[in-house]
Amino acid sequence: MSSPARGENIGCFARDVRNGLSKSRQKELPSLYLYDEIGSALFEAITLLPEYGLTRAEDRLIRKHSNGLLERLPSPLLLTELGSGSGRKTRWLLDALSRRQPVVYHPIDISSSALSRCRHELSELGAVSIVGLESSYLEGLKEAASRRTPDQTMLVLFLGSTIGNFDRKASHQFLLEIHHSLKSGDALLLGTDLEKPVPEMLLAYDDPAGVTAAFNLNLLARINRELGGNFVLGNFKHAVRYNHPEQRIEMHLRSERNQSVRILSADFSVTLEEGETIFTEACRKFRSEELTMMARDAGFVCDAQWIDTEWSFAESLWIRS
Ligand code: AVI
Repeated sequence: MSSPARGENIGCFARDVRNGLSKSRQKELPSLYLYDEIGSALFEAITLLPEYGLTRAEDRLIRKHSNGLLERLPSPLLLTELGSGSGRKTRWLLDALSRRQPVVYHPIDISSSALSRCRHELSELGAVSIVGLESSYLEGLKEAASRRTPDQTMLVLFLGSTIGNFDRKASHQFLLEIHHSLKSGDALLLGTDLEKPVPEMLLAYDDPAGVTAAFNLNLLARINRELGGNFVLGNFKHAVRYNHPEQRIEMHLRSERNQSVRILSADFSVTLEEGETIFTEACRKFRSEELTMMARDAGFVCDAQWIDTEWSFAESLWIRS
């Protein structure tokens, strides 16, 4: 997973931490700060957990439907991915495409180390030219679009249900921005986790091995490391709930006692009561019908949708109108 935060400077981080922890009602920290080097490594571990079925479901879908998906699109295709990820799932698509045409693949990530990992992971795909773009998603997409030749159709990948980590308004805005960067007939492949029984969803974000808890708590450790905070990690517990009206898993860090924490570089102290929480990440779960509406609202048509039979996850192919 990539994050626009990885390359951000300390000033923005300090400002966002101060703003989020100054809220009088629900304190919060932006989820993008979960993904420093340690957080990204912990997220990679999460994707391997038996309780977290998303990544394997998407891998199965892409492996199974790569050829069918490519048959729906005119060639030649220019492949761009928002977030370079580990490259594992994209391999199937690149492999299928490289049997049809010479392939240029633009993974976009703000982190140069994520791009190097992706290049390394896909290095044995000799027929694919990997041209990473070190940039935010939307800037990178504009750059990739400016490099297209007139005959190329763009296929943009936004996988892993990362769209679920945006709030509703931001996700709509983000999809509109993608629409603006594309031409009529271009395509977006969107991976989204679907709603399923609540206990199953909760377990995916509160695994018994405690990997997700470590991922969440690392945010406080990161504030200690980078901003001179004095959070005592043992005074906080990872807490997960399902917000039904918003259709989303919410990750929180619950204060286990009344406490005060100082964050030197933010020139700020925060007081937390026992039981009070800091909201750290929202993971929206979708219904397949609402994805068709979301496509239409952002100026796309949902051309095809594949749903995994083992873990309810949808891969949707949207065509820009
Ligand atoms: C990156 N993102 C799609 C993950 C998700 O499932 O929403 C983040 C995550 N947080 C905890 N576990 C996984």
